[in-house]
Amino acid sequence: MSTLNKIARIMVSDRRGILAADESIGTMSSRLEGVGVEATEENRRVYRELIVTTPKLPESVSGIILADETFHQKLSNGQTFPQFLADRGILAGIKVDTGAKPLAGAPGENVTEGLDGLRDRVKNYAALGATFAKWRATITIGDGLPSDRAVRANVHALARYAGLCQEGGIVPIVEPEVLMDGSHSLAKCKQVTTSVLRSLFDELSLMQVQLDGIVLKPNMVVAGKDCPEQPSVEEVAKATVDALRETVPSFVPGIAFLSGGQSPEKATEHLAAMQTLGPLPWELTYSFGRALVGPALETWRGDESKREAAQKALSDRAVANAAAR
Ligand code: 5MM
Repeated sequence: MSTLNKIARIMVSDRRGILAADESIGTMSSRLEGVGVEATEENRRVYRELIVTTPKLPESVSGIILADETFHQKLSNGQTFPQFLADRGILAGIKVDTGAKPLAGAPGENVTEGLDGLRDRVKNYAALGATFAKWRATITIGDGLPSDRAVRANVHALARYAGLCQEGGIVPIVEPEVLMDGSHSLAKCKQVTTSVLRSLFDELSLMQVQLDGIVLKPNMVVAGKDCPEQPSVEEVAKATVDALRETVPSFVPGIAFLSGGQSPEKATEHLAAMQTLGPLPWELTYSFGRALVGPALETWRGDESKREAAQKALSDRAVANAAAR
């Protein structure tokens, strides 16, 4: 078994999942401001310290994705975040993309950037304790969208990123997110998700990416959030598993879903329902951001007397998702 395969398996096995705490400075700042906390570097650090020191987290979380700022910050005990996570038995991951930017010639669509200098950045992050990385591409459904050029530009970048991570000895989380924004149907989301995943795996093969050394982080197949006809939990689970069966090779060790704006409870219910549709060739787990930490942030609101209650809110979500597995 290769080292990459071994790490990828640890990330998705033993009923554990991956916590996405890698909000960029802009996103994290607006989330803090949303709960009345001033968006300073120190407050972002304090909030992230609350997250990673949550009791019992290693029982349900195998890895935490960090943003560059957090990766270089220290906890109150003087350890860096990657050092602290390693001591807790949690793998440290790093978001290496530099964000989704408008794609030339494709109005309303983005391409994720960050390939320049990535080889050296991967080397530095690995030396500082990162064992895996993440890159998120976003695909928009709309009138005539997504365009072929946006899909191709995004899967090309994802495949080059994945190759550079593997060359540097770290596991790439490959995240093509078909966004929930819009009023499209479940069937439309399934059609787009299937076609994006098909293009993605073609490109990963072309770039010689070792498929047993990645973790795929897709969206669940859901209807657009403004669609008047919302599918049942069973319909979402079936559409998602069908789309994955059609496109994801069995060499891939695990699939860790993003939550994408679903409520924490719905995301967990969908994950649980999918487990009943086996046997499946890959592990199905979670790599939620908002659906894991949302309730904790709402509880904390910058009030240190609520720290324990906030950690309990995170722990409850993590335990529920582990149980859903
Ligand atoms: C945690 O948010 C991640 C980074 O977002 P920005 O770079 O836009 O600030 C995001 O990539 C996240 O990892 C995934 O979307 C999964 O999070 P959700 O909340 O969708 O489960």
